[in-house]
Amino acid sequence: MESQFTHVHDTPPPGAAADWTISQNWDAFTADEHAMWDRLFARQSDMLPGRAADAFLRGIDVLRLEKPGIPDYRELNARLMAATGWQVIAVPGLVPDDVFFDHLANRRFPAGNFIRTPEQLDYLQEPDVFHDVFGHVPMLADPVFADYMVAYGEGGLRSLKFDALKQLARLYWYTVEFGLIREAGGLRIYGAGIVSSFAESVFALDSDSPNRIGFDLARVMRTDYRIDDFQQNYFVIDSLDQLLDTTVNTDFAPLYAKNAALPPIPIADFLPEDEVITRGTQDYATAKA
Ligand code: HBI
Ligand code: FE
Repeated sequence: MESQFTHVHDTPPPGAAADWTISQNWDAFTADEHAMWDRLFARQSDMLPGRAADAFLRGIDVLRLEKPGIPDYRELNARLMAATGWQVIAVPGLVPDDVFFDHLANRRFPAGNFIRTPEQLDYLQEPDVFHDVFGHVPMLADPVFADYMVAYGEGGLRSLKFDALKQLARLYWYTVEFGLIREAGGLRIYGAGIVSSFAESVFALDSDSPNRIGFDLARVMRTDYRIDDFQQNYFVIDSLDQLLDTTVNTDFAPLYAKNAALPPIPIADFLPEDEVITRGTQDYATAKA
């Protein structure tokens, strides 16, 4: 299976360890780089109450992410370790799939050790420290989500043997990156790709354009996705326990085989058995096409 990214090399660059980790070298971040973090942080944290999942907002508090500047992993990891045994490690950028999964299986989240430039404020292709730390790490302070990510990493390592990476990558995409959750107050966002994006944090909840569909593991693993714009589909879980339980209680080997015999589901299609929460107009995607 090829990666969705074309520029992942098989060997770590000079200065990186065999597992691709590098030193965060926190002292080397410039005042401008810290200011970029602060600008992004302020913009998201103003908007996220009432939009982000409870677990995400709790994570921001527990980890004291409101402290100005790019977080120093020496401090952040002390809090994260105490909460769930996870830690953040610095990597140069995207790492090979097997390396990525091995880190997750061992409660290490790899974070790109650079921050976007002002020209990249709203969109960049590679995950930077704001996406990786602000987007992903608060959820890793939640014990249930923390276990889900471990299960995902272990499943990822196994998926490579089944040639099923593409199916498992769709699960990551539609949960860890772009997941929605139903809470007492209504739909909330928990996916890192949404919570770290100013525009998609609004679009994912407020727009009439995308479909919002009840989460179904087998269905999600067959559903194509786009990497270049707002999602056309969001999948909604009822709880983090649901996500963890279905993942650990499913035997993936037969599911991979069954799914592999079926065609992928085109991005905006519905199936008769879908639990439709929003039947999107797809106006946003259609206008762009
Ligand atoms: N590397 N740094 C980094 N971050 C990722 O999210 C990532 C990666 N390598 C591979 C990868 N993701 C994919 O395997 C998963 O998204 C499925
Ligand atoms: Fe991400």
